[in-house]
Amino acid sequence: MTRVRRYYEGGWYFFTVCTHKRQKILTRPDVLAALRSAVKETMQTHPFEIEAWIVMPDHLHCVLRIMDTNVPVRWAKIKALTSKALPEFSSKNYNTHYKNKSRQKRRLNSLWQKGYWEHTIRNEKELYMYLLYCCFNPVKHRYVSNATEWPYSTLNQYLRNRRYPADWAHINESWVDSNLAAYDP
Ligand code: NI
Repeated sequence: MTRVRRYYEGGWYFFTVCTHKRQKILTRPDVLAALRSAVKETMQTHPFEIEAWIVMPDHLHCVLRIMDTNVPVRWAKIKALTSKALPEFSSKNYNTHYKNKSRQKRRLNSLWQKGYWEHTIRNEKELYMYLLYCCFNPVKHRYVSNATEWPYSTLNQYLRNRRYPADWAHINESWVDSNLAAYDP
């Protein structure tokens, strides 16, 4: 099988970020657009590389390469910018439009769950495993039977520009069973 071959230097992290109360809203077109621009804007001031990014309706998984220690500022910024761009989650909007005291009690909904789950990837094998975990996630959560059918994923784009091995085009349950077993000596 083809492996992800990359000189391993570190700086790789796996993240899971969830929506508040696991609302299934992340794949809504306006939320996706807000998230996309929040990521772009954050990358300009706090650079990182995206090795995998998969959006599920109520959470996202990604593998990022970050070359400094200020990891939390990235998520603080991505989350804040996404919320700010969406009127129903924007606190700025709340202050402007809800000055009346009784209406102030109607708290604005939060978009994101507080915090996030982070794992530091320690070697090339782990990098491979977590990339695969991300790409396979839509199948794991039973949204699709083959991972390439899920549109909110780096899988198809990175297959096209050969950042992922060509056989990842066939990621489904049986493929994962046989290939991960083969990868694990
Ligand atoms: Ni998941």
